[in-house]
Amino acid sequence: MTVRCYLGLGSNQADPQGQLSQALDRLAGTPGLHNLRCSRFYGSKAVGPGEQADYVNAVASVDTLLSPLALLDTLQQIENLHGRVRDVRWGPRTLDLDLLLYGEQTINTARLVVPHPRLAQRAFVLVPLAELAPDLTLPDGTCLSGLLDYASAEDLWLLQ
Ligand code: A4P
Ligand code: MG
Repeated sequence: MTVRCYLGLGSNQADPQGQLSQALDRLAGTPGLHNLRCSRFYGSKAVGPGEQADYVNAVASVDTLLSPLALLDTLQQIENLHGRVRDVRWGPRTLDLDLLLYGEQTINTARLVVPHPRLAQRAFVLVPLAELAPDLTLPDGTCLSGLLDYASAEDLWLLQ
């Protein structure tokens, strides 16, 4: 049985929209990932240290038989193909692929925390996620629609 997963995509360097489009092509071509769907693309003000360029963000859903760690490996391999350099936490990046949700599972390991710990506070995740799954409930029972009521969308704008 496949598990429905939600992925967060973000970029603020080197043609961010192109980075996201290419990442989606790579995800669509990855064996073991099925029914890829993606939200529209949003622009967003950077959350993090210092002055950073605006981001492009989107959320994708995918059905998979891959284990959570195998899926994380896949996401990190795609990040690496996009020249991702990991230096500053929350620093600028060509491509960030986060595993937001893995079915109903809660995971707390050194390499992987799911649901993504900052999902509930980020309009640039919640708004595109709601396009794909407006009635979604998180593993702890929180309704996405309730979180959206508190998400500040002022630093978020639709790109396409
Ligand atoms: N890791 C643990 N859980 C997960 C998960 N659910 N998904 C580990 C992905 N990775 C997870 O990630 C660091 C480590 O987190 C990984 O090695 C993995 O084992 P990273 O991608 O190398 O570093 P990061 O992204 O800088 O850190 P982090 O904590 O994931 O940052 P966030 O929370 O992803 O924030 N502003 C706007 N407007 N839009 C953005 O997309 N993104 C960030 C990154 C900051 N500001 C932003 C945006
Ligand atoms: Mg990340």
